[in-house]
Amino acid sequence: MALTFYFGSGSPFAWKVWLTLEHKGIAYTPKRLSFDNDETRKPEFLAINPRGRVPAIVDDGFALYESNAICEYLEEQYPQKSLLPKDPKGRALVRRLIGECEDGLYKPGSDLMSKVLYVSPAERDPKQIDEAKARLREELAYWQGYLKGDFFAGQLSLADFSIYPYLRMPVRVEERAPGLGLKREDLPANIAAWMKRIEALPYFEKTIPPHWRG
Ligand SMILES: N[C@@H](CCC(=O)N[C@@H](CS)C(=O)NCC(=O)O)C(=O)O
Repeated sequence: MALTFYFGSGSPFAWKVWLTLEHKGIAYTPKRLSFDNDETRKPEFLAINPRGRVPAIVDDGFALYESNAICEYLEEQYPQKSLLPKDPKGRALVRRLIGECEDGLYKPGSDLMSKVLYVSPAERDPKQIDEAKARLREELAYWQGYLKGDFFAGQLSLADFSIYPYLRMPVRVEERAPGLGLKREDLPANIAAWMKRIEALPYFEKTIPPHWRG
């Protein structure tokens, strides 16, 4: 296979690339790098991404990292089953949503994850956890308003694949530490229905972070 996909299990950045690869039916070889074993710091991977972060791809000898650049590259190089609208305004909307979710959604979601799941129960600080949840709820009010139809930009797009992993993080926290994350039933109804729509995509299951499978 010509394309190699380097990912870390649970990385939201890698998840959006994975969904994009699957949606487009691109042939790829997945290579999971272990964060615990510092596999992202090994010389052979640093030769692909000197920052030592996943995701990264090597497509026919072309190495690329940064998830949004990868998704845009895949869209252009493999135009089948397009994930960008045809018109400039639609494309601008997708790119705006991607930028916005990285600024607004990612930070409180990853804060919540690190304050709940990456510390021992005794080290959890309820105030910090509540703050992260409050920031997420403020964010959700925007996203609830943005979602007018089935998908964020009128059609399934790179925006949906970017937003989904960030929203899934606080739900994952709730699954692992009940009461400390966000319950699906507490999400705005249109967002919860949209999450289910993404999860119903025929290739979705394949992209679930492997370590979540137990
Ligand atoms: N802006 C980058 C962020 C990538 C990133 O932060 N990846 C994390 C995993 S979620 C990583 O590889 N961390 C390993 C490390 O920093 O050592 C992107 O969009 O690809």
